Amino acid sequence: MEMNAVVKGVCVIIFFAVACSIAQDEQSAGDVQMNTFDTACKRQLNYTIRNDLQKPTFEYSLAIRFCRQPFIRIMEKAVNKNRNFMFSATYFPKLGYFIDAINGVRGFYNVNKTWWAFLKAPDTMLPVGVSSYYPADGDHIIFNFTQS
Ligand code: B12
Repeated sequence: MEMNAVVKGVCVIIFFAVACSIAQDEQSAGDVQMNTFDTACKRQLNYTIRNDLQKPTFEYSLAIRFCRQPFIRIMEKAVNKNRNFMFSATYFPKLGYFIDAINGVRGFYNVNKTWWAFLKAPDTMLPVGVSSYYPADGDHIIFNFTQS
């Protein structure tokens, strides 16, 4: 009888541990308000936006904590921390979001071949876009304003 109670207790603890871990992974980082799970997201990356191409040039970096989520969610978090990271994007079927502009600087590929390249530092072109790339702990991700 007593043993049954112990087993039940252990099951309840395991259930809550699993439920919390799922909730942590699925929470939206785009939420403006920090929630209680946010502090539990232990992974960290550095995110840099760089425009050496046209004036006013800039480079800003942020360290961001995150859970398992696509990079676009981390871009939303960055905007919540610092308005310089504001961006706009266009959604394409299957591919997800294409980043058109960051910090007010827009690519005009069809006019002058400028665009925002999505890189892993120092200069590796990522093979997918921001909706498909799930960053790893310790990543340094760069958006570099580029002219082809
Ligand atoms: C041309 C092209 C570009 C041009 C688009 C500019 C333009 N206005 O033409 C430029 C050089 C800017 C570009 C950039 C990128 N691209 Co690109 N691109 C292509 C390419 C060669 C042709 C697309 C096309 O013209 N299709 C024909 C038109 C009629 O259809 P469309 O739907 O209107 O095409 C549009 C979209 O494809 C969009 N687009 C282009 N690339 C990407 C990438 C993503 C993630 C999204 C959401 C949309 C998108 O721009 C096209 C023109 O408007 C394809 C490969 C292919 N053969 O499809 C790769 C391709 C779509 N690109 C790819 C990638 C990875 C990127 C980048 C993420 C690379 C990077 N690491 O920076 C960036 C996007 C970064 C960002 N700012 O979000 C991958 C996507 C893979 C995936 N499953 O996510 C592809 C499939 C190439 C590949 N096999 O690796 N790209």
